[in-house]
Amino acid sequence: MSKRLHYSIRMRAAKDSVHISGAEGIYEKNDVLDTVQKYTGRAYAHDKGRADEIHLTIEELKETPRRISSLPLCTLNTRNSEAAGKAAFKILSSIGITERAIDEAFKSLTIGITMRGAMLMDIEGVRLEPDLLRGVRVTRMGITKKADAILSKHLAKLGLNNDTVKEALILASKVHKYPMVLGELCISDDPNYTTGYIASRAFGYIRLLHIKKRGLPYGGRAFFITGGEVKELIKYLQTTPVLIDNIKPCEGALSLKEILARKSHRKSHSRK
Ligand code: WAQ
Ligand code: MG
Repeated sequence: MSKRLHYSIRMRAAKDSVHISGAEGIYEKNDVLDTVQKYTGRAYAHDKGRADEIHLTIEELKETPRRISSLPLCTLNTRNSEAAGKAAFKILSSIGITERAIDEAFKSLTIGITMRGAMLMDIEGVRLEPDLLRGVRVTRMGITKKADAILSKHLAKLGLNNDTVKEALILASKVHKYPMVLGELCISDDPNYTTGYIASRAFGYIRLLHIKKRGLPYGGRAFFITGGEVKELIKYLQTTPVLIDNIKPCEGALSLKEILARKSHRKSHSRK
């Protein structure tokens, strides 16, 4: 069987030397040119202004991308940041992450410094990433055209068919495929984007409305990890190509109770 080549295409754009836009995906050869055009258009049409510097990387992948399913998606029906924070604590502590670690993550994500990558935190809250200022960047993930069309359809029904949600779901789906990762807390760095998420294999991708106060220009990601080789984990996050080719259910708003009631089922399911 002849194996088709895949390409990782990555874009980052800046205006006046400040980062304004980024995108990435994994594509087949026939789609490389269209993608370059799409990404360039995106950099020129960004809310934050027209980019004056665009970096594009087109990398032929030496490894066949690993195919995975997306995490199931839902939204927690909390009304304010206090309730969202409390619910995040309940969910994350139910999968074995200590309150100290969750506290530490919230603190680090709201202190006002934005890292380029994610923090790696053990379940006690000890930071494990080698570069504490930069964090670890997850790259080389994408979605097949077919799966993307299905995901768009699911998300459109929820009024959520946009790049922000899609990209976050694709990133989290790659991250949580790795058994050492237990959970994740994410808060956007966009001052107007107040929705964040927590993700885990046990519960999937749970959107957290109002997790951040409007106007704050910082955010970040924390991956909670358990015992294992951190070097191998970082290698996976940064370099292993992963392609989503199957979409799990995407649901609307659920209560904390409804979400907590689902854990055991999903957990036993994902252990296979
Ligand atoms: N790898 C690791 N960390 C990253 C990456 C990456 N590829 N990209 C961003 N980060 C970190 C970095 O610290 C950013 O400041 C922070 O995450 C937030 O990134 O369902 O938009 O791109 O409605 O601002 C989540 C909710 C949106 C989506 C997340 O993140 C929804 C978002 P942003
Ligand atoms: Mg952002």
